[in-house]
Amino acid sequence: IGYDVTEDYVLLKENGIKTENIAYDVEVAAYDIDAINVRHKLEETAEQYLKLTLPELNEGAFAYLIYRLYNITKQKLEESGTLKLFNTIEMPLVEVLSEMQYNGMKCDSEELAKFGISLKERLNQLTNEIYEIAGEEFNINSTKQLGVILFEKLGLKAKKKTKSGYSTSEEVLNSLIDDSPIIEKILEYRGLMKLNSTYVDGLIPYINKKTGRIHSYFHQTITATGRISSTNPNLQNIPARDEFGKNIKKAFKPEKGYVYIDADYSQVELRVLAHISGDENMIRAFNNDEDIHREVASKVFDVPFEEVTKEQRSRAKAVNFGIVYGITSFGLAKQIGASRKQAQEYIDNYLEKYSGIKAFMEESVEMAKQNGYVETLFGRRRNVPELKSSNFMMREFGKRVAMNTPIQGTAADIMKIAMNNVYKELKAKNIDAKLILQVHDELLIEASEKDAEE
Ligand code: DCP
Ligand code: MN
Ligand code: MG
Repeated sequence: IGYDVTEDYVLLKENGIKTENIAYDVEVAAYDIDAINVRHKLEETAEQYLKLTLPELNEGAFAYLIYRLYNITKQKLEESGTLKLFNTIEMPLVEVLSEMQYNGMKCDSEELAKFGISLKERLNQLTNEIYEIAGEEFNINSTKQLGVILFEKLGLKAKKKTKSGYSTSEEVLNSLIDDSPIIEKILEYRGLMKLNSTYVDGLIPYINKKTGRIHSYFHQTITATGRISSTNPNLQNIPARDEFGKNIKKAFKPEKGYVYIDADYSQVELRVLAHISGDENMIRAFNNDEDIHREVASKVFDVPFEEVTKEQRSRAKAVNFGIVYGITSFGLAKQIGASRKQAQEYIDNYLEKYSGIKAFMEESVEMAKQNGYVETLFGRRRNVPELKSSNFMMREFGKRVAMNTPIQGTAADIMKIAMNNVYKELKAKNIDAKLILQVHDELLIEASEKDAEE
């Protein structure tokens, strides 16, 4: 029984000690009781549940607090009906996530550095081109100086002026894109700067000197929906699709003699939604092996079904999930670059075609108002106090939470079950392969070539 057992697990394993029989993690219990009020520190959790404040803690006191917290949180898990979720899904996952952190992901710093050099070359080139159009040298990273160049010297139309100067936000720049060739270059410049700071300069320090791998943290107690999150660094949002993203992914490669095996659930949240809502059309679509993302892409971007590109299909996801989770016509129009009227038509047609979904969403909000919480298929709960707020925006947020969490949270539960099972099976069959990354509905395994097939 512990608090944030993963920390101990990894530390012990680094010292050659394998932790067995992990029975109870108080921090995880607190998360399952109330995901939005987790304190993440033993002392603070003690204050929260035991109303105890201890001025100075020695190790004996830690053990005492953990034991008392174990008793009280267990009772609360029982009361909230989440003990089963905790015991069957969350607790087995503690070891899986600990192992993932311990395993890490191999990352080639030279490959990253090489990519950094090519980024810097392109940045230099852009800098010169920007100076040339501006007619002078200035600090492109200073929004103040950039504002003066764009809106005073080049005479572009300023949209917003704040206390600190002109706004040069991405939105403003995008709206000026046809007015001067400098805008496109500035946008590219900014994008590359960000890429460099996040994924080149940002990743290299995380590569462990001893292992040559990045040992990112996989947190089990952070998100409000039940999803896992990764930090230091976040390996769950490495851009995948564009050219630069591909370059970054090249730096991640398996150990010699090993290969990556990647599995990603197909249309996962839509399938969950079809099941939970019982919408007949959507269930039929899945029974017929249809690809709803592709169908929507074909409609929205007006291309034949067979000719939908990867990029279009990926953009259509935002449409699908946007609509089912309550996007406005305004928001959708912006996403897909259509008129508001057209966007409203898409939404109406969609919700008419899958009419069970709209009913389910309304019901979900109603239940949340009555109970004060929403639930996943596996009994994970999320309180939605926002629905009682006096603030309109907060209430609208609460509605979206009530629509989204049962679906996204159920998908998260399913993935956690899958991770536990994969972990168990790899061990039981003594397969030379390790789980190393989870990206919400995607699992990455590093497997020896000889065992890859199995
Ligand atoms: N997701 C989302 N909005 C997006 C993309 C994804 O809400 N723009 C959520 C819902 C997805 C889940 O993340 O179900 C997993 O993302 P994927 O990219 O794997 O999307 P799908 O599983 O739906 O589709 P695919 O069949 O391409 O895997
Ligand atoms: Mn998927
Ligand atoms: Mg995915």
